[in-house]
Amino acid sequence: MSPKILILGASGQIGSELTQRLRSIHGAENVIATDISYNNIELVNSGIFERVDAQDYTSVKICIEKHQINTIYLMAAMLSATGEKFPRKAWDLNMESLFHVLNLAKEGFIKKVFWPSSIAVFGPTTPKENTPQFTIMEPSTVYGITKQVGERWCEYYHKQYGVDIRSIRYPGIISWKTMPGGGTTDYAVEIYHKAIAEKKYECFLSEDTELPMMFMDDAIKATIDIMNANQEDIKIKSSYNLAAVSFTPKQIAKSIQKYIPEFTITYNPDFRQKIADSWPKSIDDSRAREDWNWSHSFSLDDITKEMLTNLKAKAKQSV
Ligand code: AKB
Repeated sequence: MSPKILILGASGQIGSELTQRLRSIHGAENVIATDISYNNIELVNSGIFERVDAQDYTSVKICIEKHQINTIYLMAAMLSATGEKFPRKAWDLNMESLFHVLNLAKEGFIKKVFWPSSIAVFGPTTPKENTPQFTIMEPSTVYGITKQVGERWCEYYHKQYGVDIRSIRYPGIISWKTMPGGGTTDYAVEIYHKAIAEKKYECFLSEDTELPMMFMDDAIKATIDIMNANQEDIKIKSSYNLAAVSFTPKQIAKSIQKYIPEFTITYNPDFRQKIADSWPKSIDDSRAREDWNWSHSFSLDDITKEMLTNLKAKAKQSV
């Protein structure tokens, strides 16, 4: 099956880079980007872009039929921090979009689905170190609840209706091309921007808050690898644990100081501290490594080097 791909929520942090990568692999004409607005000019100019609200079943279906889509990446979601401000909206967006896609797959309109889960599925009662694939999951954020419920529905739709769905639990994602929006791990992107612009950063998490993180290139690779894997190798139909590095704000600051020695960090924890405290410090992703050969490439210092080099170059271009 040669993929004809639809990306819902293509303008977001992961969606925008995933779209460009998929376009370079499969050809721009085979990757249809959609979102609720046209404000990502690069995406609009680099291939077919349609205005589609992932919560609107009819417009998703029309778009699928129009472009003869067989593969969907559902990247539209409200993340943890914004979700706590708008709990009902987070529930509606995250669950309705998933149901639309699962039902369209069940009805035979789509052959393969990617749906991202998150480390937010875990909660305060989960073992924090090397969190196992199968463990206690009592998420305390609305975002985490939607991801955990979503995982259960994905597995159900696979078992009951044979839907080919693949999913990974993303950690915090770090990228120089796109800004994250509304997550608890966003500090790990903001810090690099501030390091270059102001040589200082006030962190909204405390210095020793350790969280699992990953460079965008590794996250995109994982997403494409799991979608390319043989269906029989995808043994977990809910969502796979995925890991690369784990670090604290203090450790990322130290890594930045290797390149910008005058960089300073201060700490002023806000409501996001409680969210971060409920999440794992590190993740056991051995099942992803065994089942579909996942491996990561970027260490914390590699990430720092990539972030600072590329953000500096970008800043020079815009002068
Ligand atoms: C968030 O912080 O909400 C996200 C996530 C870990 O899923 N980056």
